[in-house]
Amino acid sequence: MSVVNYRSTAEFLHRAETEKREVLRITADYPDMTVEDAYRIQEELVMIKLRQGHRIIGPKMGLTSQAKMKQMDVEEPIYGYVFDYMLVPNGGEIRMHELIHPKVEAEIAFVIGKDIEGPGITGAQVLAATDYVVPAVEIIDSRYENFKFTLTDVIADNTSSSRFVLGNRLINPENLELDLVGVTLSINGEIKDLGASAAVVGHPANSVAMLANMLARKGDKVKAGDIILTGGVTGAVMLAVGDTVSAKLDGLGEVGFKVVE
Ligand code: 0L1
Ligand code: MG
Repeated sequence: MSVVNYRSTAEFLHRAETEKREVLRITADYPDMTVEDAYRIQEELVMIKLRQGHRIIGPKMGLTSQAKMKQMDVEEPIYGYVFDYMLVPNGGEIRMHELIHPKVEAEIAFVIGKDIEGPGITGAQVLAATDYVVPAVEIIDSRYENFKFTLTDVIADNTSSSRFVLGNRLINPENLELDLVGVTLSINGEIKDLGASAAVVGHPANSVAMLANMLARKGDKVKAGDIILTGGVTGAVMLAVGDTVSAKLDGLGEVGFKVVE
C-alpha cells in the first residue's frame, strides 16, 4: 500500500490549476487513498492558496443532489472552499484560457450572519443564522482528464472549485420558501437545464447544516461572513467561448456571465 504524500499531491493539483493542464487522477497512484487522506490533501491545497495571498470567501458544498450522490456512490455531500480570485462580477466575463474544461451549475448562496457550530445543526438553525440568500452560478473545472474522478480525487481537488458569480439581490430567507425555488439555466437564450431547489438535500439550508456538522469533525465551524454555495440545483453544463450564461431563480432573481477567450 502506498503512503500518500499530502503536500506534494496538493502541489501537483495546484500546478494543474495554475498551468491550466488536465492531469491523471491521483488515485491512479494512490488507489487506497481514504476520504480522510483526500481532505488532508485539500487542506494542503487551501494552505498553498492562502500563502499566495488569496482569501477564503467561504466553504462550498458539492455532490448535494441524489443524482450526483448515487453516481459517486456516496451517502453524504462533500465540501471544498471558494476564494476571492474565483469571484466574477455578475454580468462579467470568465476567460476560457484561464481554465481547462469548465462547466456551470445554478445554485443558491447563503450569506451567514452568525457562527454555526456543529454537531447536531439543523436547517432551521441555519436559517436563523443566515442574513441573506443570493442567486449564484458556480463554474466547476475539475483538474482531472475528461472530468473523470473518484470521490477521493474530487475532494483532494477542492471539489473542482474554479469560479463563481453572485446575483445582485440580497434576499431575507424568511421571505421565501427556499425549498420551492424553480431554477432555469440558459445558454445563449436556450434553456439547457432546470430544477427545483429541493434537489439540494431537500432544502438548501440542510446543505449548510450538513456542512457545519462535517466541519465540526475537524473542530471547525461555519463562520459569520462566510458566503456558502449550497450545491447545484441544476446539472452542470459544459461551457464554450462565446456563451452567454444566465440562471433565473424564482423569487431570487437572475445571475450570469459571458465566456470569452
Ligand atoms: O460543486 C459541485 O457539486 C462539484 C462537486 C464535484 C463534482 C464535479 O466536479 O462535478
Ligand atoms: Mg457546485
